[in-house]
Amino acid sequence: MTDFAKNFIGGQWVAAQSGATFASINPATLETVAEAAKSGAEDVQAAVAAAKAAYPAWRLTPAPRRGELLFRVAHILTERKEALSRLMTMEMGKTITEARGDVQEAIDMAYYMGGEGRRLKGYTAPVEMPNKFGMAIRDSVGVVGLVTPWNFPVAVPSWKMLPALIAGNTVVWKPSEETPAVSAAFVEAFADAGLPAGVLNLVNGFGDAGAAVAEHPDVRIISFTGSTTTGLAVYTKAAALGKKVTLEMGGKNAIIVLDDANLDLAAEAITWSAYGTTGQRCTATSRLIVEKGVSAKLAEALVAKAQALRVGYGITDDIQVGPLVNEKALNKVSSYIDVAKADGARLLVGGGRDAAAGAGYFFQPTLYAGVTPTMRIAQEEIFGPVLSMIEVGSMEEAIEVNNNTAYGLSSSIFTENVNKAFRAIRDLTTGIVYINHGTTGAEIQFPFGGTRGTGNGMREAGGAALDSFTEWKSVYVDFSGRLQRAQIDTDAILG
Ligand code: UN1
Repeated sequence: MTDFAKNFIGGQWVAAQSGATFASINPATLETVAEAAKSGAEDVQAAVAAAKAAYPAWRLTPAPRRGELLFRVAHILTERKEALSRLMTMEMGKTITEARGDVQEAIDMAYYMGGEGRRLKGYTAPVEMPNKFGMAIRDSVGVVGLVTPWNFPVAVPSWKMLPALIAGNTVVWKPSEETPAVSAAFVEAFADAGLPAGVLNLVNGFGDAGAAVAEHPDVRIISFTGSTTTGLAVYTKAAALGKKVTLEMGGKNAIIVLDDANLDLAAEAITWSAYGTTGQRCTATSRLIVEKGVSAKLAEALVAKAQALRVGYGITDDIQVGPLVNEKALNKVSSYIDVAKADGARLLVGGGRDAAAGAGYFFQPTLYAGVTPTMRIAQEEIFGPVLSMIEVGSMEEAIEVNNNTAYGLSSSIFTENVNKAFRAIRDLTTGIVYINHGTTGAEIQFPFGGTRGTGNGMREAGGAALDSFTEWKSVYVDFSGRLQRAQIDTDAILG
């Protein structure tokens, strides 16, 4: 599947109906990794029709059987982990170590959701009348549309398709145009596990194909991860059609370092959160909020660490930072260097393209000091290895600065003081909070998502994911043998 990343529709690998293709380019070497099907609305139409046709039988397949299929997917992904990881590094540039972590998240999620096949818990509660029983059960919804980004090309889709499938829905997936081959290889694992035809459909292509998924009347739920601009456009279109939407969008995550922190630990965590995956995680750290007493020492440690990072083509284990995903990303990140200069931030290290690392879209790990909370580099999502250091006078001020952005995904605080740690847990207004750990590394068994502009109040992963892909059905069973009129009787009692 790696030479020509086709679509997978109704259990068949097919080219786009128009015959159109596009190339997937390795951002480190600029070589072509694969050709891919460039789908149009007609391909989306076929995929939705296949998903709709497969839904009645999949919905009635007992959930424990659906779970067994997901366990098989987990086994196959485990066997193919290295091959998938290598393909991922080639297609979108993250290092091989990071790619292995990406695939592992999908394996973990497949086991977790496979287990849900024997849970999918609803609940019972007492009812108001005698000889009557009440329960709330989770119901599948139908065809689910997934639109996903390139930065976690296996993990993020797995957070969506695995809960959607275990709940009894069928799926149409439009991955990023940056990662068609690894997407096809991921879907192949489901096909080889024996998933019935039409239950999971892949449509490769660009934004127009994603929009066609979001706008299709037979797609009842849309789950989107990606940029804020695209996410809000999807939300608006889907809302007009009355669809349920889950959004995961931008982040402007901060690590707070207090005067009493373990600075070695903090410096290590900041380095990996800011520069790991070349800063291209929603959860990456792009703001460092530090108490004045330790800022100079911390900055010195960070500069040394940034300079020591090995930037290059991440297909070998020794490379620590890969390239940015494409030229557009390189241009965007580079443009913030001018913005920072104009705003008066002080460049401590990095600050430009890393030509020494190769011909690809490499960028130097970059650190700015003297940043104020309202500067553009402290407010806008750059999505690259650029970290801004903001000095503050107290923990309270640090928390205020943290909370004062358009986004609210992840935050972290380094302190050895347990009272301060718990106050921070209470007052940091992000969806994910870390104590003495960087802002990345969320585990799949807990809800993932953010407040404010990061999302729309929904969460992925953990048990919360099921809320996105099921609807509640409340069931009342009256075994009294007579017509009990609960509401009327209650009103009568209340007078
Ligand atoms: C993302 O960047 O969209 O917590 C997902 C983390 C990873 C997932 C990031 N487990 O950094």
